Amino acid sequence: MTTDNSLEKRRNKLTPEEKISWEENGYFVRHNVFTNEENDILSQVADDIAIGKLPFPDHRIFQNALVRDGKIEASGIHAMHSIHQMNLYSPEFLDRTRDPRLTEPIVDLLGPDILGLNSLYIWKPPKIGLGFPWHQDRWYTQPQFKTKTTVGTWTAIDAADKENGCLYVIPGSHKIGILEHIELEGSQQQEFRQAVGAKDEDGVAVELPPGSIIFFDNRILHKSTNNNSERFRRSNIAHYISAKAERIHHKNYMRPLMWVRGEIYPTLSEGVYREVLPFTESD
Ligand SMILES: O=C(O)CCC(=O)C(=O)O
Repeated sequence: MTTDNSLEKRRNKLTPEEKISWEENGYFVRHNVFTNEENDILSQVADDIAIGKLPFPDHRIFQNALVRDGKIEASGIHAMHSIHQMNLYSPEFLDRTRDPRLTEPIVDLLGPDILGLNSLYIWKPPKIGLGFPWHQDRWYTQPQFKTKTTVGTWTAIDAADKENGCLYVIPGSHKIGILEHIELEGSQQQEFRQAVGAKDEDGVAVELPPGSIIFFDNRILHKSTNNNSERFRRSNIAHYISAKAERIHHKNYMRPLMWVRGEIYPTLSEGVYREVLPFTESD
């Protein structure tokens, strides 16, 4: 896998239109990047973890909240919500996180030295898959890393549309600062807090065919809706941070990082992994 940073060797660098959209809207979309066969490799790993065929640390695996709370019955992958930190334990997900089709455009956004933050896989099962409230991912990383922003990539495994709970973004909201986020009550995944003041009418649906990606500034307000369809709405999300960011020590949790490309610097060398971990290790 190449991580050559010289401009002429980066085939996937940002186009001028993408750069404008990034600056004005805080995101851009690329279509037909990964094939179904490539995505099937990830889905197989995730499904094998879900049914216990592949080992993975339990505390990173999340069931659908309705199943978890005993409100409905479902089993296997139909009972799943998400798995976090896939690239820490799965070579297939780590390869994807380092894939130049994801990382080369990010060189133009974060510079050549890049580390991977969280990477997650979401199932959003038919009829019961729950949406995510309006939030800014940067709200979560701000207390832990000093840096302007981080970058998220959201790859559709299945077609994502309004019926099965696609992503919504508020264009330009990366410029408004980080809003207060409050805890939600009721039957939510309780995975994300809700940003105070975000309005549904400002949201734009990001409907994507399988294999397409939205690259987004982690300060952008985004949400997704419930899956009201008979179809799954699966996605793979990988987040990136400049290796030149500074770690701020946080009282509870030191977010693990994965080397992706370029150099590692002393400001952010602690807790950086280069290879996948044995599954028994909990960080
Ligand atoms: O995939 C979704 O439905 C939402 C994911 C999301 O908001 C996130 O990972 O920050």
